[in-house]
Amino acid sequence: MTSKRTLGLAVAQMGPVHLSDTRAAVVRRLVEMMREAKSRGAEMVVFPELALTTFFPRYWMDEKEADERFYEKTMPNADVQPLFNTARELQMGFYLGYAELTPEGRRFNTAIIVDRGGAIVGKYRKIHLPGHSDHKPDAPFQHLEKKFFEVGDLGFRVFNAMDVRFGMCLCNDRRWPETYRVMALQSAEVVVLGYNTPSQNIHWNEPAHLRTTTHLVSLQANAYQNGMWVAAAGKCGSEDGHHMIGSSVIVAPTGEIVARSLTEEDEVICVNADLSIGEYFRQHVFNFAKHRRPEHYKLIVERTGAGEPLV
Ligand code: CDV
Repeated sequence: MTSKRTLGLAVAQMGPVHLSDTRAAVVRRLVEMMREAKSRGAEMVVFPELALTTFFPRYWMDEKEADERFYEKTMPNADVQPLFNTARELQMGFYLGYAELTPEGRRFNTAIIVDRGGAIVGKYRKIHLPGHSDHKPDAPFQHLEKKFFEVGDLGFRVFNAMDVRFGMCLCNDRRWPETYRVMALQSAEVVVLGYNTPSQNIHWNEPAHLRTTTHLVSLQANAYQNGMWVAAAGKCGSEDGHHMIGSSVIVAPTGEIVARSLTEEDEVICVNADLSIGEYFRQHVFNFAKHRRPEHYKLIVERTGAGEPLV
């Protein structure tokens, strides 16, 4: 018999952040959504990837200019302090994505988990960086994550906050099954993530609706296959004319979407997540200790790209 544990879990989707928007204005929006999430029973609220700025990897510029305009040199800092203060005041945890510039000058696409006391208890640096590092003048916009960020060096770790085991990742990571499985093997109960997904694919002609389908199917399949809750917060709508998908969701370990945003604006969705649902899957169909066969999965770590069939 599994005893019931619950978590008030909210996703705070963001509408666009334009180039002219200040950090202070963005943080005011986040604080307002944190208050709404709290009033609806949430204990943890998930904000998007690169939540404090526009999705700047779409613009060609040199790193020095990007450093000045878009990166956080410390966390917290004066601009985001109201968010940390509000978390403490409301006794509320949060996940936040931002561009990190380290004291050594390294750049990462980073996310943190902050607990209800306002302390940073977990940090993740994005591992699967999509896009390119060269200038593509013929493309409608750039996707320069490979120019502006290094591959994350912290791995996929799991953090305890509010007596819940949280895993985290960022945007493109959500499409890779390895992301979730590595965290599920550390008994993650909830994976939280933020994303910025342009509606238009600059590499091939992909109908816009498929951008949403592949987003949702990745979250739903991986929630089920790992017996975990997945909460995904998008930054969406048209940022200075560049449209990104919405459809922020909270997915149960059954693979079902239990809350989904309706708009492409700032919008809070919220559920009372029964964490014990995940345990049924982890004890039965996906009982890893009983049923996994890692001796037959060796290629997953031995090969990066696909090769010839094994002989
Ligand atoms: N920010 C992202 O990682 N975006 C990618 C886009 C480029 C496809 C994503 O996987 O949504």
